[in-house]
Amino acid sequence: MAVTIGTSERSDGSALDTLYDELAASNFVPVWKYAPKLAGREPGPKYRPYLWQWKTLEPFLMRARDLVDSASGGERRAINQTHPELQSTYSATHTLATAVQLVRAGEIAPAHRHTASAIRFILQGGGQEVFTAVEGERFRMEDNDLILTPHWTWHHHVNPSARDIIWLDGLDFPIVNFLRNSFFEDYPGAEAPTTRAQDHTAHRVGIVRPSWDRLERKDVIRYPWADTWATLNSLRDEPGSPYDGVAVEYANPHDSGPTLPTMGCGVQLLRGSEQTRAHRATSSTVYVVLSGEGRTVVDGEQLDWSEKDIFVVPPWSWHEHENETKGDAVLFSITDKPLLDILGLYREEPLSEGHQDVTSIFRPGSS
Ligand code: GTQ
Ligand code: FE2
Repeated sequence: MAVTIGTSERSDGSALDTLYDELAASNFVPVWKYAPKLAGREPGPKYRPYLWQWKTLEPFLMRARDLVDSASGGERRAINQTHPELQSTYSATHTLATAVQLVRAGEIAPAHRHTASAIRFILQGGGQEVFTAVEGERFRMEDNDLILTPHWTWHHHVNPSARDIIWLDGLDFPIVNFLRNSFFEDYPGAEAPTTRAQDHTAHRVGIVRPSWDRLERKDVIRYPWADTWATLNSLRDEPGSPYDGVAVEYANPHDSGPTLPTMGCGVQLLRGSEQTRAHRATSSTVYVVLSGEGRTVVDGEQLDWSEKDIFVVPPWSWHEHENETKGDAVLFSITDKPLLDILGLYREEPLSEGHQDVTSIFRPGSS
């Protein structure tokens, strides 16, 4: 007896069941039965939005500060945001990982390199003497600076100041691990040598640049906050994006394309009481609240946020933001959109009603 392809109807004869059993025993799968699992109609498997509160994270970071030595203990004193539904990849979204790292006054986080790329967004920076060294060049780490660590570049972090420094790491290791392409190497010694002058790259990223020397993709870019804020602030009277408010992205000066091939970084300003319209996209995004208080509604679930909270919008999830204060709210974000663009997969669409109904309130610390 035959079975109709495209239905899950089983034959009443036992011959088909026997076929399924024998296929399974030989590690074959009948595509007519499993098609929706092989190629879903909508992005999946789905996972929920999530939020980590700074008020929960900070005390843990301070305990790690006292208990963990970054030079001899773990490689890095960093606390990773692991989504309860993504425990197998140790990540905030299925493609992006974040961690909050602390380097104590007087400490060095030793040099290494890996095929995963990283970005650092500085939450509590230091003065002139504090730096991350990448591929032989030193980059100052001041409040709200963004610094790239392209893949396979040697890097170490040095804090000779009297104050601890704290930043957000963004990493693409879920992608690299999915591709089974991870390599990691320790440098023989805590610090890799300095081979470039301070601001070597800074003098090659602008509209005036040396005629004999070109920037390369692997060159390390530091985006000083003063420049980013000046641009953002100058745009505050423009309409902005209906979905994101006044949003800017960090271009890679090498080709004016995305920040890195796997991670695009941006900052958005939600003006006093601004509420954006809902849309959804196939990318996933991690947000860090730089200032202000408000809420983001994701698939009907309301995430209330305040300064330094970290939250996730999963792929193909309706989302809209609201600044609930009279002053500015500023969000930094990392998205996997660049990778989807390379593959031609990226899609987005607006919610025709504009806004969602709130059906639940996210409780921090819950799974
Ligand atoms: O600072 O080099 O959060 O290699 C995870 C892996 C930070 C780093 C992390 C790393 C680093
Ligand atoms: Fe690293």
